[in-house]
Amino acid sequence: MEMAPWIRIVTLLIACLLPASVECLVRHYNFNVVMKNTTKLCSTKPIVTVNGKFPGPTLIAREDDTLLVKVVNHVHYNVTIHWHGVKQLRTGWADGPAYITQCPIQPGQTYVYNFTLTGQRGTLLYHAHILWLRATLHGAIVILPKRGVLYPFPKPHQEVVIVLAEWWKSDVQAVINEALQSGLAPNVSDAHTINGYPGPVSNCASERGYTLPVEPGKTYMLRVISAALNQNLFFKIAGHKFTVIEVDASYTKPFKTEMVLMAPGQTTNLLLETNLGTGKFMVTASPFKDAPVVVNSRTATGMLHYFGTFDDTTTIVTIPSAQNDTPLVDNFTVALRSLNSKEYPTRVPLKIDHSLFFTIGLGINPCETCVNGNHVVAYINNVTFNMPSISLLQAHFFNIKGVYTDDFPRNPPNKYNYTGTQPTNVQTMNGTRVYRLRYNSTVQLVLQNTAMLAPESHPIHLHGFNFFAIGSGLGNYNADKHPKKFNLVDPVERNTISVPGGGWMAIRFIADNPGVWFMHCHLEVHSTWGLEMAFVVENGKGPNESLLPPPNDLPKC
Ligand SMILES: *[C@@H]1O[C@H](CO)[C@@H](O)[C@H](O)[C@H]1NC(C)=O
Ligand SMILES: *[C@@H]1O[C@H](CO)[C@@H](O)[C@H](O)[C@H]1NC(C)=O
Ligand SMILES: *[C@@H]1O[C@H](CO)[C@@H](O)[C@H](O)[C@H]1NC(C)=O
Ligand SMILES: *[C@@H]1O[C@H](CO)[C@@H](O)[C@H](O)[C@H]1NC(C)=O
Ligand SMILES: *[C@@H]1O[C@H](CO)[C@@H](O)[C@H](O)[C@H]1NC(C)=O
Ligand SMILES: *[C@@H]1O[C@H](CO)[C@@H](O)[C@H](O)[C@H]1NC(C)=O
Ligand SMILES: *[C@@H]1O[C@H](CO)[C@@H](O)[C@H](O)[C@H]1NC(C)=O
Ligand SMILES: *[C@@H]1O[C@H](CO)[C@@H](O)[C@H](O)[C@H]1NC(C)=O
Ligand SMILES: *[C@@H]1O[C@H](CO)[C@@H](O)[C@H](O)[C@H]1NC(C)=O
Ligand SMILES: *[C@@H]1O[C@H](CO)[C@@H](O)[C@H](O)[C@H]1NC(C)=O
Ligand SMILES: [Cu+2]
Repeated sequence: MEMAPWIRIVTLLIACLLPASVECLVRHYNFNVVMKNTTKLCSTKPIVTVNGKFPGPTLIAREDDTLLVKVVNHVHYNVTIHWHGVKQLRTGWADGPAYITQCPIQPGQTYVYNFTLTGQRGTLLYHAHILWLRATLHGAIVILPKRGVLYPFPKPHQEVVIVLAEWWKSDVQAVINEALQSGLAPNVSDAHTINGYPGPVSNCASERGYTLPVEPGKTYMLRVISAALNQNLFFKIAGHKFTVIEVDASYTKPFKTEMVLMAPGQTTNLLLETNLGTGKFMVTASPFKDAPVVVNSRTATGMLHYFGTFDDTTTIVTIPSAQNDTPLVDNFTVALRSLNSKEYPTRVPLKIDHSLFFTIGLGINPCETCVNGNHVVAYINNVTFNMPSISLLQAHFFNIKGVYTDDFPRNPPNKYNYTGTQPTNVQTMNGTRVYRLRYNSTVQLVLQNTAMLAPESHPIHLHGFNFFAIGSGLGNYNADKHPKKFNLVDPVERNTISVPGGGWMAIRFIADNPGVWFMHCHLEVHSTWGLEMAFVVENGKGPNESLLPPPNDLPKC
């Protein structure tokens, strides 16, 4: 029997107050940022969390829904939250990076993030975008297809969110503050975690590992997220292969793999067939290290177990991929292609308005108070980013002078063999410089890794846009030779990509989102050291082509 219309409406209204409901156009969430002791970890130190949860609550919505997330800051730190990978069309005020698009939500203050999920479906994450708070303040964003639209792959039996992270025994702010004082690298983390659980850690009474109970003969969809701060992680399940179907909320051509590489800030959706029927299988998150830098070499372990499997079944153990297996990683990276179907076409810009070449790497600047009289810094085109004291977006919108200059260089100041012998002078300039783009202009950006200090890969994250990764290679980019091999047909579309250590990565995007958009290394330590810059995208002329005015409750500095 049909429901009476008023019952339907009342049901819908009630359902819309419940975050898990999937039938609402506007979804309200309350995020209380609170300190919380967690028993998952071997520590009694309280951590900064959303609603006392680690990882934080999962946001569930459909493509085209509007989210209203009321964030109340109950902790003694300044807080902001970034919706990583959400394009924020015209709503830069809701993007979240502190001093780029907003001033922080100060202790006791509230801010409502108001944004619409336009043209995206898949898995993303949210995380704090100030200090190092994102170590524990993060969670999943699940964007379901519009009502009535199917996945471009068979409907999975069940969907599971898996958040990988890094955990320090000490307070994370103490860790980075100590490093900023000394000028040296910060302590590496003490454990990796899978949905908050490290698995066994020596000298530590951690509760247990993460467990994933499964039925045999089904297809599960794993929404894997890396919320790690400073390390790339391999994700594996013993005895099982995955089919990759989506990265950074963009569908990919399906391909099978035994391991997935996750850089901080990346998301990967996988299909997992539970075709072994019985037993217990180890789930692991282990580090990938492509440079002679110190990493946390511990492996987080969890367990997949088939229903009805007895407790005494032997666990099939995963062999973690070798920490330095770069060829394996390259293989995985090369296999990633966008789906490029009729429903989801890949629209790579073919005509380029701005051709940019940015070198990225680490340097050393003098520092009188530091241990060695100097400190490690990082740069893009030899510019170390200086964080302003009011947000760039406010300065842009209200035309406040003296906050930034729009002269970010389109090329590095000096040409040399970037991946060969490094200059003896490894100092950098500094500034708050942005690169200005007309609305709807097209950009090709070649990111060239340098070998200065350490030829380490950098996961570069662009806010406000997805980009297409059209080519990459080892050594120096060659503007005559390499463009001939660009993939302009089905390059992977994403928001965070690793520029290979000692190599380069070419991306393209269309500047169709007015506002100020941060671009930075998603290794938090490199971002802290200044591997950051921003694009300013001007308003267009059309009615829907300008940045909206700021909301009334936008925090003040
Ligand atoms: C966390 O645990 C410690 C030690 O047991 C205790 O002193 C502290 O008050 C607790 N903090 C919170 C926020 O519960
Ligand atoms: C959210 O922003 C839209 C504009 O994008 C505005 O129309 C709406 O009133 C805002 N909602 C709230 C609750 O502020
Ligand atoms: C960093 O590691 C050193 C050496 O193990 C230790 O002495 C120091 O206390 C650590 N710092 C923090 C903030 O945990
Ligand atoms: C790379 O992939 C190819 C084809 O999928 C495979 O044959 C080869 O063994 C892989 N190499 C590594 C290092 O994993
Ligand atoms: C740059 O340096 C690398 C490593 O030393 C070397 O193999 C390469 O030939 C150099 N390239 C040029 C153009 O000199
Ligand atoms: C970077 O800038 C500093 C300061 O101006 C300069 O000394 C150094 O030579 C530059 N380095 C490169 C590689 O351009
Ligand atoms: C920026 O560079 C100038 C000139 O080298 C220097 O005096 C200043 O201390 C630097 N500022 C920061 C924040 O590093
Ligand atoms: C944006 O540019 C594309 C070409 O790159 C053009 O087809 C389209 O009409 C432009 N849109 C607007 C709103 O200017
Ligand atoms: C502007 O956006 C609104 C709401 O999305 C839409 O209804 C309208 O057609 C758009 N106008 C133009 C000119 O694109
Ligand atoms: C919080 O942010 C405000 C505004 O930028 C700033 O004045 C204040 O010093 C910050 N507080 C802390 C504890 O960092
Ligand atoms: Cu980096």
